Amino acid sequence: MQFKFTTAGESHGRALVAIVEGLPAGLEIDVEKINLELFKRQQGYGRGGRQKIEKDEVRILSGVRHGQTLGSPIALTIENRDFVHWQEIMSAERLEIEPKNPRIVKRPRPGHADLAGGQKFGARDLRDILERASARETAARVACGAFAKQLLTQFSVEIQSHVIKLGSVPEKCVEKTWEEISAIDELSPLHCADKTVEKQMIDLIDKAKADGDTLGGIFEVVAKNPPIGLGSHTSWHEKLDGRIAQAFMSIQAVKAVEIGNGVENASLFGSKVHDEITFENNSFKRTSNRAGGLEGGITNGEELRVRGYLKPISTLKKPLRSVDIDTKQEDLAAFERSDVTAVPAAGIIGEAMLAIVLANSMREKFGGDNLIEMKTNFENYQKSLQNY
Ligand code: EPS
Repeated sequence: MQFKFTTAGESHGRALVAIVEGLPAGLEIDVEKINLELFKRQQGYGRGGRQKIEKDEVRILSGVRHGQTLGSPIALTIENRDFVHWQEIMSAERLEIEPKNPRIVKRPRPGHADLAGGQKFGARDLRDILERASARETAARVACGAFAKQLLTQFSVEIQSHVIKLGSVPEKCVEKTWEEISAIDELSPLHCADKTVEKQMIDLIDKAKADGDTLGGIFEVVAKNPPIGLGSHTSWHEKLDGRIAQAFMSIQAVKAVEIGNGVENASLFGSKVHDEITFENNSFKRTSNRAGGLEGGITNGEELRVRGYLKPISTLKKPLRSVDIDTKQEDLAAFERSDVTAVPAAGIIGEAMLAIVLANSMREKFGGDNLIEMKTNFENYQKSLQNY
């Protein structure tokens, strides 16, 4: 059994839609919790005007009855409120009369999918590419991830994220415990656990905004209490770190992924890196967690820690040089209303993607058509671990 999802929808189209498959029957679904995740994804200092228009809310169309999953595919939608301003431009029907302002895009933005996508799909209006490349799509992913999170909660696995670097601030990433991350206020501007650093990050965002520029950064996602033994060393495609990396790299603007202290570890001696093993109270323990909870592509029971590195957003108010795809004349890249940075939002998306990867591994390992069956399989496995 696999946990799978597909999304569809353009940024300024009518709605985002998604289909989620592979949840067991009998799982309680709290719609408010899904909407809370959607709300969190819309927060963060440095977001643009679009988030004042949208108020993301999920509508479940199938697969859930009287608050419980049926085991059948779950279809969901999230409305794009901005669509009312784009009805003609994004119309699915052929237009008889050209809109007054068709907002055709001819000058690709360096760093965006515009040019490579236009060349690949033969698009003469780069809007055909950017509408789907837009990170608006991640609202649908976060809704799917919220279903995955509700499954994981049944097995005491919880996930949260925080911003550990924004642009060049601070020089060395913020490092915080699970409890410190939990203490961050939901409405804090950047979801950074260090308030002094957060203030410096805000100043940097203000500077970038004033300069018509953008910023990237690093977020960290932490999963508490993952069961031992998700993923496998036996084949490349079974390795959980590989799956997590793929899931994170698929998030718009993520250009690198780090598990645990992977980057720093590469420049240290082995004796300073590997987490030593002890045995206390009838269970194996680690003296540290530099591996970020994964060894051999298998969860070892420690907290999973995954970092996503975001490049700066590629829509610049003060645009970079580009070329008009029709005239082939050099010109400045197109500018569309955009965000200055979206690192806190990316953290929430990272949580969703990690939840999806873990939910999938849990479904593979523990199977079951309904939640009770899945829990029984899980508990039997826990007993076998105690006897190891
Ligand atoms: C995006 C550009 C902006 C962002 C958008 C992603 O949208 P707009 O062009 O409508 O101002 O706000 O993100 C979202 C709409 C969202 O909900 O995250 C882009 O080009 O990727």
